[in-house]
Amino acid sequence: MEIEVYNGDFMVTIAHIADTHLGHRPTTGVKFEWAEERKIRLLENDFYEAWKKILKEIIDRKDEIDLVIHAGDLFDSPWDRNPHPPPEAARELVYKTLKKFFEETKIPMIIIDGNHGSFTGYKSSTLDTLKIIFEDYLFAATTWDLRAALSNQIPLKFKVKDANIYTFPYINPEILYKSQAIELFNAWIVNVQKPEIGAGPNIAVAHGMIIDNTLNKRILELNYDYIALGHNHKMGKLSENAWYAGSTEKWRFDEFEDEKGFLIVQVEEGEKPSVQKIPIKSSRPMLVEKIKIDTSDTPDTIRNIVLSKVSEHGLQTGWDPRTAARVKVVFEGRTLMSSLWKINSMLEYLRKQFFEDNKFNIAQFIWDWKSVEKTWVAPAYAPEERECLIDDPEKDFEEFLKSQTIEEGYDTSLLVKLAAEAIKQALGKPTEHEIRKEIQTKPKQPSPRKEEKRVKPRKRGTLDAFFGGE
Ligand SMILES: [Mn+2]
Repeated sequence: MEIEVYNGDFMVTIAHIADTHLGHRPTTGVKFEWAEERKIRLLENDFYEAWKKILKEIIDRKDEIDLVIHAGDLFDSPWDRNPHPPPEAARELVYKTLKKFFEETKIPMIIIDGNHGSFTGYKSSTLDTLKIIFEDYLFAATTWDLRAALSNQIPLKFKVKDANIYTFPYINPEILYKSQAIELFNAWIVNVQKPEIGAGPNIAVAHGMIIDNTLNKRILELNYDYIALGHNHKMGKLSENAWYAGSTEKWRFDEFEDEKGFLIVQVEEGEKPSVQKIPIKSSRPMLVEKIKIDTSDTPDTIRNIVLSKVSEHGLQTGWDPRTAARVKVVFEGRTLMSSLWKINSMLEYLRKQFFEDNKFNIAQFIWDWKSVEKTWVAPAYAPEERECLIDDPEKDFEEFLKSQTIEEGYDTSLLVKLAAEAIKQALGKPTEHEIRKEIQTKPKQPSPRKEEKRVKPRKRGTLDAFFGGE
């Protein structure tokens, strides 16, 4: 790379993208459709389309952009308890598109691990292969690079086009606490990753949020000129110099009103960054409809409300895979427990109809009962009634046996005794109603096992285990 003498007023323009979640395949209540036969599912393809659109936008502006920063979650899997690598189609797309992108633009890209895309059980990240393939243009910092930087107390930064890029790949905060590495991590941020003043624009890249304790506040308190954030799928400003680019496609239904795209940011040392939002439009609507119901509503009345909402949104105009909507119905109000299963089976049946009848333009249909108050009505009959059905077990069973054809060799009197005993035991048990009363009146005894557990010290990890990997 050419060496330039820094004169103190360089400005870099970055394209800040995040949370592309390539390979995400929504499955709940989704119509089985291919975008590419036997390779890419319909909704999975939306994330690939968004990625292609963003790269195209950057290629179109290649003369004004110095650097691309991806703030984590390039691929959707693996994550947490999902150990599967990304779909082959996602990896193929990334290799193909980045190859073309770097050839055409020669713009370098910095990328960090998010909570998606790194194998938690193995010492590897999906970014490892990308580093090897695109070693001249792609600079990646993985969660494993972070562990190495922490243990050696060395910075995890890149110098690209006069800008100093300090990277903070995602690390599960629980791991930091359990391994007692949190103090070390805090000290590393403040001492080793602190921006160098007078050496060009200082940019930090991190993947996390305050709300789930995945973003360390110290990063925000250091004097970076810009902090490129990922993890929050909603595009927007966290503070004057810290922004979330947001996800590039709607990943969950709580994002249904979000504007999706990426940011173009001009960063100059000691100046407030200038941030421009670049929206990326999707042709697939995501709809969330709230429907208020009452205990008097039946599967039929609810079905009619859902159908009227569907036609209000023009979703009865014929199947079009490009514009077929993702629909979620959120029920509110009250319902009877006894009606719930009937309404649920009606909705299951309605979904089947949506997916089989090509007049509906619906690719996903789900519903949510979480905010509905469910009331339970006690049965009208007395629970004791069943006790009166048998007067004399022995006599009754003997009568019953007489009506049956009994194979030779069975001792009928023994059978009668056994059956009578079983019936007595079954009827002699207290009714459910009585058991419930019992529980309410008995004072609660602390469980000795629980007490024992409470005094036992919690097992904690060690720093050695942390650096040795888990
Ligand atoms: Mn994330």
